[in-house]
Amino acid sequence: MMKDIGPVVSRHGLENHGIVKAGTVHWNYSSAALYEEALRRGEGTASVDGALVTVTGRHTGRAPDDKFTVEEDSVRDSIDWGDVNRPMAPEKFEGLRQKMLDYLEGRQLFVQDCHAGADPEHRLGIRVVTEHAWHNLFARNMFIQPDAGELREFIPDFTVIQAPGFLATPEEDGTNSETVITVSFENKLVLIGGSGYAGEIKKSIFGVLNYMLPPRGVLPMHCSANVGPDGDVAIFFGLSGTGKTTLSADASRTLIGDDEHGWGPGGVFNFEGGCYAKCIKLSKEGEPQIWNAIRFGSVLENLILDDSRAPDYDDGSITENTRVTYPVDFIPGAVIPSVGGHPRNVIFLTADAFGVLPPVSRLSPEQASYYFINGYTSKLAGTEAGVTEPQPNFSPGFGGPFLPRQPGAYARMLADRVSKHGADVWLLNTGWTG
Ligand code: OXD
Ligand code: MN
Repeated sequence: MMKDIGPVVSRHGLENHGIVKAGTVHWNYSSAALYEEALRRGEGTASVDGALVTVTGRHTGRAPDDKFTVEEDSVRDSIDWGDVNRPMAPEKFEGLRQKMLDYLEGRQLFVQDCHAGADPEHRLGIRVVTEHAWHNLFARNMFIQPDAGELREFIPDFTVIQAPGFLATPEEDGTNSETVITVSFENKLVLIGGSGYAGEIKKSIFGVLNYMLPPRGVLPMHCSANVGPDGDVAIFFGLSGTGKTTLSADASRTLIGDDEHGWGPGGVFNFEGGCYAKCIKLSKEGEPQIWNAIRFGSVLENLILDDSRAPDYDDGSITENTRVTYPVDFIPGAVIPSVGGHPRNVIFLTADAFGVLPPVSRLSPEQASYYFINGYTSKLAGTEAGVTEPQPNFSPGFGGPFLPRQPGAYARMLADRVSKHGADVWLLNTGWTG
């Protein structure tokens, strides 16, 4: 029998998503309660500093080949179909949804209602329904918490149902494997099955924002952002592993966010309420802010602990893509709410593993568009399945895997904003130079 418990249960219940036969549904649990549940259910262990330590299972990075967008009439003409945006027939989606609902029958579920977007004018209400407590804690860390008063009346604009234990059947479902991440804009629903990599939750919503915000006058960006003592905002575009998180966590500037932002009429704002930092080779001296954020409330993925329960950050035996998630306010002085003015500096980070690009170049407007569309970097090991050594990679907008629309649409918006607000654009090589 379905039973709703938790500090605040939304009036807009799970039956609105077709979930009518789950077991106990845990609504909007606090970090402490999710932590306790995760430990009790054997989903993880506690580190010496009180972080929750989890393993993501077979998938330790995103699975781009398993990502689909439902080919619905209302979106067909505005999606850039191909290897990034693989079409799924609406009937296949419907079939998967039914199977997912059957899978959830009788199971305990965790629901977190949150916002994506720190700017109230442009935010989206996101409901994340997960099979495990720890993924719910991830969602709570990564998105923005509504006020307690808003939760009761919360109606999501978009919902993610994430069940790593649910496996697709490729022959029936038209998927590439048992793993599936599929978004339906008409149903306002993301289904994630077969992967416990928590990053799929945040990135599926990033993809949704990348689709929905441009027509509303907001440029979605795969970038970090921080602000200097005199209020100058800098944004750092870059693919995973190029230094976004590290460079934005700069003790002489305050952090706005580490990975996903919008640039709207009023300036930049974080889509997220948390950070998802890489941990491989993390050191206290190198990245003190991130180091200190690894404590109770944070979630470590795929780290190995020593006998004293201290994480071994040099151990990449599960994956090179070891991660930690924590709320942005774990970084001292982070800007809350995470909004800033128009950027004065726009920095493209490129980790050139081949030593071709100079350390730093100032770009003309034409060069800026060229490098933005090209999005050159080297893909480093770990974040995507199957990448074990550096590969040259061209990723439009420094975030190709997350762009549902044609890259030119984003590039034009960037060029307009850069020229309107007189920002300087730089190309910074964070890889090898020589
Ligand atoms: C990420 C990514 O994990 O960009 O943030 O892949
Ligand atoms: Mn990212």
